[in-house]
Amino acid sequence: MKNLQITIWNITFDNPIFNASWPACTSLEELETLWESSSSAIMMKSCSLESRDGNPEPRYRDVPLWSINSMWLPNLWYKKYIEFSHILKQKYNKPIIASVVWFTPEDFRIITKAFQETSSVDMIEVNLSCPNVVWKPQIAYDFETADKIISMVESLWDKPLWIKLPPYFDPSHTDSMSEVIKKHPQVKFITCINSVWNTLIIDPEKEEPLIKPKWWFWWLWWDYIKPVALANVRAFYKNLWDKVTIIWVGGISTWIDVFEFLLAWASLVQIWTVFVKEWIDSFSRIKKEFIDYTEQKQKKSYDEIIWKLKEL
Ligand code: RRO
Repeated sequence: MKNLQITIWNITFDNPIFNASWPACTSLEELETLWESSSSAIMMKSCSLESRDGNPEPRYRDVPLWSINSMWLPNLWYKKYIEFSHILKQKYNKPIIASVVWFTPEDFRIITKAFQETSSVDMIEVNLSCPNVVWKPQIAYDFETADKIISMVESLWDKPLWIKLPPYFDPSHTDSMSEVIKKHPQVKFITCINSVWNTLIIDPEKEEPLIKPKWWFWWLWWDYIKPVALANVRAFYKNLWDKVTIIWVGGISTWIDVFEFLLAWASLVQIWTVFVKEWIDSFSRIKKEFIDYTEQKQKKSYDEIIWKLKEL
């Protein structure tokens, strides 16, 4: 397969691989670098009503198989990303996606309205899987609140809606979230999964944690979360196959990961830790590997891969 272009809900991606919100999508310079890379879209850092420095350092580390962060939403504030969206749109021809977070429901209202009325973004990803109010569950673990927030955002946003979900560890929870999504026809994309949080990695030499968390914000990524991500993609496929497009993030290092996730039903993938480690070369490497593999397997189109996981 030489042509990896994929069009979903009228948005064309040159290939299925692009960056997850953070790492390295906070400043204009970083966003412009993403344009120069093989990333098929420019995803911006999750933004909030006010600028944030995030947690103190050290707040990110990677070791073989794991990466852990407690960034806690460093970003320049939503108006900067609206400004960036105009600059990027004028110069570049790639889908531009904003990511939005909240501390109160009112934040979502103000930010969504501003993106709708004054930005040049193609989509907004509503991050329902980020810790917001300390000691309260993230929104996507509170189905009633998730329902209300999605309704509010829907009333302010006139394009397909995109929500970012956390991992679920019980089938009843994927079922409950699927029921919420079914109530909202405008939800067309889900990112699945955000990091596995409430985790801890210890440095045995130093006898201390690897990073400095604030409250309980230890967020785990990479190889070890892949099976969780894969199972979540599959669970949502079973419930929502005719309704939404899944964007998978979590545990991607090679073309094998991309191939497996397309089989399980994802249509697009976002990369995170591998992007931190290899920088923009990660996009071109994985893309090339994917082309080589599909050629070798004589796959001619996505129709021969996506959804094609066989049943045992
Ligand atoms: O900024 C962060 O700490 C962060 C966010 Br908003 C997110 O969605 N996922 C993550 O691992 N870290």
